[in-house]
Amino acid sequence: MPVSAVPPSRPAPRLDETAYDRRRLRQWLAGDARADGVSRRRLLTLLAATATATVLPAPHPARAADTPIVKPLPPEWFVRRGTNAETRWEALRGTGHHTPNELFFVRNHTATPVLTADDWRLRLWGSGLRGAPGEDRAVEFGYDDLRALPAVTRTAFVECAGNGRGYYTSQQGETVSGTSWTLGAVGVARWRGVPLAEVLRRAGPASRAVDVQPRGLDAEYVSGGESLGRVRRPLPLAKALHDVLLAYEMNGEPLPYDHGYPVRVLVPSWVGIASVKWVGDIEVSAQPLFSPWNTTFYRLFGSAYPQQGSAPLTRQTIKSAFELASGATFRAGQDQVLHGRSWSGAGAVARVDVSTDGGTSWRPARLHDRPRADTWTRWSIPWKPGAPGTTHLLARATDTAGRTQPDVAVPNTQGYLFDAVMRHPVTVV
Ligand SMILES: Nc1nc2c(c(=O)[nH]1)N[C@H]1C(S)=C(S)[C@@H](COP(=O)(O)O)O[C@H]1N2
Ligand SMILES: [Mo]
Repeated sequence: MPVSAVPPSRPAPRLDETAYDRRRLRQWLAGDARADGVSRRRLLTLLAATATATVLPAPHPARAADTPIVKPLPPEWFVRRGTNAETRWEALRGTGHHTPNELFFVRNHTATPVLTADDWRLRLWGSGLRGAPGEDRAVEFGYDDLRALPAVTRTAFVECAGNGRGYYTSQQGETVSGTSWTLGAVGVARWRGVPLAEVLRRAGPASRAVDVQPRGLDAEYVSGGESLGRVRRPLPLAKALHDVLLAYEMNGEPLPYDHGYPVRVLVPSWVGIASVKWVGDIEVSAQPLFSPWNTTFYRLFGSAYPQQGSAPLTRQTIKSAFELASGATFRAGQDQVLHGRSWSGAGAVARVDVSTDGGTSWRPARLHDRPRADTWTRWSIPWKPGAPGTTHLLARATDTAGRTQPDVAVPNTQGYLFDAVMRHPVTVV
C-alpha cells in the first residue's frame, strides 16, 4: 500500500512505539490516559523505567469436547499446546508460499467463538471520534458494509511473539515463562479485507485521536485467578492508518473460525497479539490507552533490559526453519535437497546461509522467492550426508534491514522474540 488517510495537520507517523510509550505513560500520570484493567502500581513501575530507558539491543463444525479449537488437529500436522496448536514444520514441505488454512497454527487465549456474519457488528467508539462533546461517538459497520468497501489483498505472516520460546530453554538453558513453542507458531496467508484507515476515515477520527484499541469477542482471559477482560491491545494511530487491515478472507476463503471469523485485525510484521481475532469493537481514543497486553505482557523483562521492562513489542524478529522434523533421518551418501524458510519483521530476507556440519562451514542457500517484506523467503540447499551419526543443520538469515540471526538470543523472562540460529538435530544412518 501504504494507505494514507492522515488528516493534513497530523505530525509525521511514528511507527516506533518507544518514544510514544514514554509520552503515553507521562500522560497517564497527569490523568490524561485510561488504563482499565492495569494496576496503578504496574504503570508506576513502567513509568519509573522510562526515566532510565536506554537503547535496547537490536534485537460449524462440532468442536471436540477436549479442545478450544474448531478445526481438526491431526497429530501429523500439529502439536497441541494447551489452548493452542503449533504447526509442524515437516508438514509445510511441499506446500506453497502461503500456509494452507488447515495447517495454520492457532493461538487462543481462551477458545474459538463460533460467530455468524449476519449478527456481527463492528463498533467504533471513543473520545477520538469527531462529534460534539457529550454526544455518543460511535459508528457501526455490519459484515456486508465492510465487504462493500474498497478491498485490498496482502501477503503477510502472523507470528506469535513467543515463537521459538522453547529454544531459550533447550539451546540456551534459560528458564522462561509461557508456551514452549518450537518454531511452528508462524504462518503466511493472503489476507483480503478493508484497510483499517478506510474504516477509521468513515468513522471520522478527531485530530486529537492517538490510540486505536481493537477488542476480541472471545471470552474474558483469566490469569492467576483474575479476569483481565477481553483480549485488546492499543495500536498507535499512525500504525493503524499505515498498513493495518480488517481482514475477512484468508487465502481466498472466508476466515476460518479459529482465525477470527468473521473479521480479524491484521497488523503486518508485528507480533501476533496485535492481530486481534473476532474483532467486535475498536476504541478510538484521544487519550493514550493501556491494557494488560501492552504492559504486563509483550514487553521484554530481564537482566539485559531496563529494570522495569522494554517498550511494548512491535515488529517481529528474524528467524529460519527447516521443513523437517526434529531428529529426521537421512541415508549416508545419498543426495538430498534440504528446504526451509526465513522471515523477519524488519524487512525482506535476502540471504540465507546454511551449515550441514554443526556450524563449522557455511554455504549460501538458493532462494525460491523474490524477497519481500512481511513474508518469508523459501530456500533450498543440496546436501550429501557423510558418515553415519548425529549432526546439526543450521540456517542463518540476513534481512534487507541488515539484521542477521545471532548464535545466541538475548534472553527475557517471558521468552519473547527468539532470534538465534536454531540447531536442528538430524541423524545419518
Ligand atoms: N481475540 C483474540 N485475538 C487474538 C488472540 C486471542 O486469543 N484472542 N491471540 C493473539 C495471538 S497471541 C496470536 S499469536 C495470534 C494468532 O493468530 P492465529 O490463531 O490466527 O494463528 O492471534 C492474536 N489475536
Ligand atoms: Mo501470540
